[in-house]
Amino acid sequence: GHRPIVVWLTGLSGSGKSTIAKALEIQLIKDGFHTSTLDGDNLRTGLNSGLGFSKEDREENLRRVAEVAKLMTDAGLIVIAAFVSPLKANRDLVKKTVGASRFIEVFIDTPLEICEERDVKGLYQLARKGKIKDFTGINAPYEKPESPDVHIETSIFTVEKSVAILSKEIRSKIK
Ligand code: GGZ
Repeated sequence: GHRPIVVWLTGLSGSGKSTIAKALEIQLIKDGFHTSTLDGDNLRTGLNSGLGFSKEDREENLRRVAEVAKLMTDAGLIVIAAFVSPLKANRDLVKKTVGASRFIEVFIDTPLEICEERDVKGLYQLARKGKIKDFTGINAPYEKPESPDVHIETSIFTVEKSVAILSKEIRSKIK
């Protein structure tokens, strides 16, 4: 078997985390790895329903996700996790929970202006109008990772290129 690992994607809403996570999962499965993806989108409707976006609720959301990711790596899976995880303290907690040697921090770096321009779900517009409070990047903080293991600038790399970079990083870590 391979050494299990958590590939942790952090970035703004609309930065492309889910897209890259999905594409990476498909590639890893093709390559024969046991892989599973955790995503803010789907966990917040089930396990983490009832949690909102206050600092405390995000902390609890990510604390639970970290514990689940740890269980999954214990079972031998490569876990891809895509969460805004806006604070350094959030990401450090995850790293501590799953273990530093099993953790790859990936910064999905898309400028706020571009996320806002895309506004796939119309959330930025609502946040600008004051209809969503605590919206990351608008009226809630996002602390950029200072030294991520992988820095993906989505304006430079295609999804395919991003997947290739991540796949290489994963291979070097699980050897
Ligand atoms: C940030 C929000 C908010 C607020 C709803 N702030 O682009 P999306 O829609 O699909 O991804 C975002 C998702 C973020 O959930 P996470 O669990 O990843 O967040 S955290 O790690 O901070 O706990 C967005 C949607 O939920 N969303 N309201 N106020 N994103």
